[in-house]
This record gives sequence, C-alpha cells and structure tokens, in this order.
Amino acid sequence: MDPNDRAVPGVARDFLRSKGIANPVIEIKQALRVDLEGDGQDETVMIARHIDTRETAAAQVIRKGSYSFLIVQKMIAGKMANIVIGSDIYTRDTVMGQSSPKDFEVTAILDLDRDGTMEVVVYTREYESAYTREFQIVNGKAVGVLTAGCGAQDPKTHSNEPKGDTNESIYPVSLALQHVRTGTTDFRDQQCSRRF
Ligand SMILES: [Ca+2]
Ligand SMILES: [Ca+2]
Repeated sequence: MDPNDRAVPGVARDFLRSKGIANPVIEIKQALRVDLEGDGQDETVMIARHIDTRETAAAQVIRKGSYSFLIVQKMIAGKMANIVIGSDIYTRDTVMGQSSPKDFEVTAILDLDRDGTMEVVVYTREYESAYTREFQIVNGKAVGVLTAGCGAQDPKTHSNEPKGDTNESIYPVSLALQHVRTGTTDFRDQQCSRRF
C-alpha cells in the first residue's frame, strides 16, 4: 500500500486529533492494507512517527506534537475503529529522561497459529530495548500473545522498570516465528547477541 495514498494521512491525522494533537505533522512510516480475518473487509495497519526534539542545558526534550504509533484501522459494527497496538503521543513538551519514543516496525503479517486469522508481528525498539511481539486483534482490541526481546525493558510486562537482573535474551524474528509455530514459549536460554 502506498503510504502517500490520500486516505492514509487522513487516518493518522484523525487519530492524532482524537489524542489531543490538533495540528499534527504527518509522517507515515508504514501502511499496509490486509484482510486479517478473511471477511472481505480490508484492515489498514499503519505506523506513523514524528519526533521533534530539542536540547536544553539539562536534558533532551521531546516537543509537544511528537508521536509514534502503530494502529489497525478496522470496521467494527459499521464504524471505523482505530485499534492501538502501541503509541507514544506527546501533548506537551516532555523530558526524554530514561525513556524514548518507541519505534515500531511491522515485520510480518501471518496466520502463525493457523486459526484462519492473521497475526501482526511487530518489532519495537525503545530505550535500551528491542523486542518482537505477536498481536492478535480480538474483539476490537490488540492482544499481545507472545513477546521476546532483549534489553532493559521487561518484554512480558512492557514495563520500563528495571528487571534487576542480567538475564537478557535475544529473540530474532525468525526464531520467534519458529517458536510460535512449534508452540515453544521458553526463550530464556537464548543469548543476547545484539546491543542497542
Ligand atoms: Ca477484515
Ligand atoms: Ca491466527
């Protein structure tokens, strides 16, 4: 799908307005049109990201109006709904501190468990972390069903609280997909081989 498709920036703009950014600068990173459950109605999977920062003497500040989000736009009960897989939206200037806006990438849309509905596989980078997570769209919500990652963030809880251990693991997408297919979810023994 062409990210410059006239409909795509409009979806992003409407979503951002609903989140409190009145006049967003629209930057579309990825836009995919796919029928996730094969009901004949296409969904739009979209990533948009616009991060505007400035340095102060004390810190780096993320400017108001910055955003990074991944949504699935889907017709539900006759109305277009934006289902949020992940979003960081800045309605005021925010000190970056020890967090940063997430950077999403859809790496695959596949029916991993072969139930007839596609899952969205997302690679996310953020402060000292990167992880791959598989999402199912269920009853108008995005549900993370398997996560694997590497770094300071606990991928199971999506919390930035330090885990307090060094048992980091790396989980490449290829391995994640293999484990999803085989139903293996224990990936703690994988070594962290990539640094951020
Ligand atoms: Ca559909
Ligand atoms: Ca499936």
